[in-house]
Amino acid sequence: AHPVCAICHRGLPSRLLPEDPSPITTGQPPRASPGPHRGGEISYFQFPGELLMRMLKMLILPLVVSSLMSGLASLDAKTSSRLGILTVAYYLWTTFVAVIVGIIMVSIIHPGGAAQKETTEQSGKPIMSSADALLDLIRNMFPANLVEATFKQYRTKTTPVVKSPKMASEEAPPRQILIYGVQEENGSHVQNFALDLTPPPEVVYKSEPDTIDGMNVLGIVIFSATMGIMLGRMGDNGTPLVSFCQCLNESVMKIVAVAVWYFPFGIVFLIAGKILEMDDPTAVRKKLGFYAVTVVCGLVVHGLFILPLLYFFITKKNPIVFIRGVLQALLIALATSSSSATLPITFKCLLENNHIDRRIARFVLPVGATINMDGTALYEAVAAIFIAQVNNYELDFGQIITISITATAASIGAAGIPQAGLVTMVIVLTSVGLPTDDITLIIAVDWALDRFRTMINVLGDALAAGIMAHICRKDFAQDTGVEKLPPRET
Ligand code: DAS
Repeated sequence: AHPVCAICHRGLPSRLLPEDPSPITTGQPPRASPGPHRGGEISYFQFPGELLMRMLKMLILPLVVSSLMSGLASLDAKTSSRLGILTVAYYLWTTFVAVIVGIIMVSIIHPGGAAQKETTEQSGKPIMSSADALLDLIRNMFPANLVEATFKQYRTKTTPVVKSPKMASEEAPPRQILIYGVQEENGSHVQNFALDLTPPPEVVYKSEPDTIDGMNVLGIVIFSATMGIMLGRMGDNGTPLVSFCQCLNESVMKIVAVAVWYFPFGIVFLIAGKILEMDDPTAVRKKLGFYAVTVVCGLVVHGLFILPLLYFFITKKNPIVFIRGVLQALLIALATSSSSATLPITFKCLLENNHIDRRIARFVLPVGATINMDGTALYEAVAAIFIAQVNNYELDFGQIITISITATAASIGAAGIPQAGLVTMVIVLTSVGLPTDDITLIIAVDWALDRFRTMINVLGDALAAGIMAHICRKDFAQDTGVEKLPPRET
C-alpha cells in the first residue's frame, strides 16, 4: 500500500515529480549523507534553523522599505537643503570606504583558505563572467513588477554560481527529502517518490535574467531611498505615506523584537545542523577564527584610524576628545548590538559632552542610524568574500565591484537592530551568485561581531554629527544647540 500524502489524498502536483524517479521509489531508505548521520535526519534537525533563515528573509523587505522611507522622509524641505545633501553624501562616501577597507583586509588575510581559480574547463560548464554578474546586478535592480519583486523576492530561481564543497565532492550522494505521495495518473497509482533537493555535483548555475531574487531587493532599496527623500520634500502632502512608513517601521521592529527571542534557539540548530553536514568541521572552525580576526581588524582600521583622521582633517579638532565624549554610547552599542537602541544615549553624549547643535544631532543621528552603517557594510563585504574563499571560488574584479556596491546598499537598508546585517547580507551573496545557505557558516560568530560593527556604526554617526556641525556652523550660528538645562535648585 502506498502511504498517502499527509497534505492531501491526491498527493503532490506532478510538477514536483522528479524527471528521473530516485531510487527511493524502490522504497529504500534515503541514501546516507557524507557525515555519520543520514540525510533525512539532518534536514529535520536543521528545521528550526531553517525557520530562523526564513524569518530573516521574511523581514528584509518591510525592514528595508520602512526604515529607509521613514528615516529619509524626515528630511523636511528646510533641513534637506545643504545639511541633508552633505550628510547623505558623507554617509555614502564613508560607507563605501569601509567596504574597500574590508575588501583589502579579507584579501590580505585570506581567512577562507587558499582560493583556486574555478575555470570553465575545470567545471566543464561556463561560469557566469563578472560582466554577466554586473549586468545581472543592474538588470535585476529594475524588476518588471515591483509588487511581485516585493512579495516574491526570494523565489529560488537564482541558484549559486559556485559549486559548494558538499556538491563538488563526487562521493557525496545527493541529500534527499522524502515526501511520500500518491499521484493518481491514468487511473493507476504511481510510485511514492522523493524530492531530490541537491543538484548533481557537475552542475554550475547562473542566475536567469528574469529571475526574481535578492538583487531586486537592492532595486527596492534604491527606490525606497529615493521615495524617502522625495517624500521629505512633499511637505504635508506626503504626511500620510510618511506616517504609514513610520507605523510599518514600528510594527516591523516589534516583529523583529519577538523574532530575536527565537534567534538563539534557531542559531543553535542552524549551526549544529551545518556542523553535522560538514565533512571536516574543525577545518571550517579554524577559518572562522581567521574570519572573525579579519572583521575586527577591518573595523579597527576604519573606526579607529580612518574615521577619526577624517574628523581631524575636516574639523582640525582632536578626535580622541570627541570619541571620549561618546564612549558611553559606544559601550551601549556593544551591549545592545543596536544602533537604534543606542540612539538616545548617542544624542545625550553629543549634546552634553561634545556640545553639538541639537538641530544637527536631531537630523544626522536618526538618518545615520537608518542608513549609515560603516561597520555593517565592511562586515558584509568581508563575509561575502570569505564565503567565496571557503567555496574555493576566486571572485574577479567585476564581482568585487558588485560586492562593493551591494554591500554599501545593503548596509543602507539594514535597520539599527541586532543582526540586521545578517538579513541584508543575502543581497550581497545573491548579487554574485554565492550560496546564501553559507550564511550559516558565519552565524556562529555573528552575535559577537554584531556588537563590534554596531559600535563602529554608532561611532560613524557621532563623528558625522561632529563634522556636519563644523561644516554648517555658520548656518546654525545663532544657537549653541546645547539643551538649556533648567537652573539648578539652590
Ligand atoms: N546591529 C546592527 C546595528 O544596530 C548592525 C548590524 O546588524 O550589522 O547597527
